[in-house]
Amino acid sequence: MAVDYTLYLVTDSTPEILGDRCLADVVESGIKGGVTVVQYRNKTADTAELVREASTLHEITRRHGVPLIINDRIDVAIAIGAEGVHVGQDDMDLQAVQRILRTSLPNAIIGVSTSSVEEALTAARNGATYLGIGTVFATSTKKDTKSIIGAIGVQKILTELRSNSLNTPCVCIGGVNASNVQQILRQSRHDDVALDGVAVVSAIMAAPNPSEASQNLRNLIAALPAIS
Ligand code: TZP
Ligand code: MG
Repeated sequence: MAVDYTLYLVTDSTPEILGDRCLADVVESGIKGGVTVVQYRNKTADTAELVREASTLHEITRRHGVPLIINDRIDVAIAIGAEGVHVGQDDMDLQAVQRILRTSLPNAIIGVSTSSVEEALTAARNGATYLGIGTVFATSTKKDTKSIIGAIGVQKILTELRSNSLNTPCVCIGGVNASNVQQILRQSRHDDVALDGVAVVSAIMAAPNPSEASQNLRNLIAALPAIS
């Protein structure tokens, strides 16, 4: 299944972002506005709650034909039959994830977070389905971001990947919103190198109207001239 990474929504269930709204409603609203991939990310829920919330989200994403990717928890992804998982540099390494998923979710999308050329080349060479590149800009959504690499850092990673003939799809993450998305996409481009999409948390999850916020981001992305 070809995945459209244009607008990748990472969920956040913290009160600062979700307030008293229902996660499923916010996610569905985002999808209606143009979100193309959803990652369920919840750092505090216990396992039972993770499985419950992930299955609720999966019902919604399936109905809309959007892939659901589970952050960190391969067991939860397997339990609900999600389309994929996303792991960071401090999670289980990619090859171990691939071994686990080979039998239980053989077509799973496996995304890896990267913040340097070396990490990106390694993940791409080892067969990651897509890469999350960041952190682009400082963000209060993720407290433990190590490296802020800017749009130029993103461009450097993309250029290295493509010049090594690694065509793994890439999205950038960290502080992306309607006021900087075009700048990031423009600055990340070089010759025929471009991101496949952007990943956001607060720009959609914290918006009063997630559908409008998504639609607005899609329009801003579509307004940029296409590469190649
Ligand atoms: N990984 C790197 S930055 C980040 C994650 C999950 C959070 C991005 O949140 P926001 O609100 O889009 O800046
Ligand atoms: Mg992780």
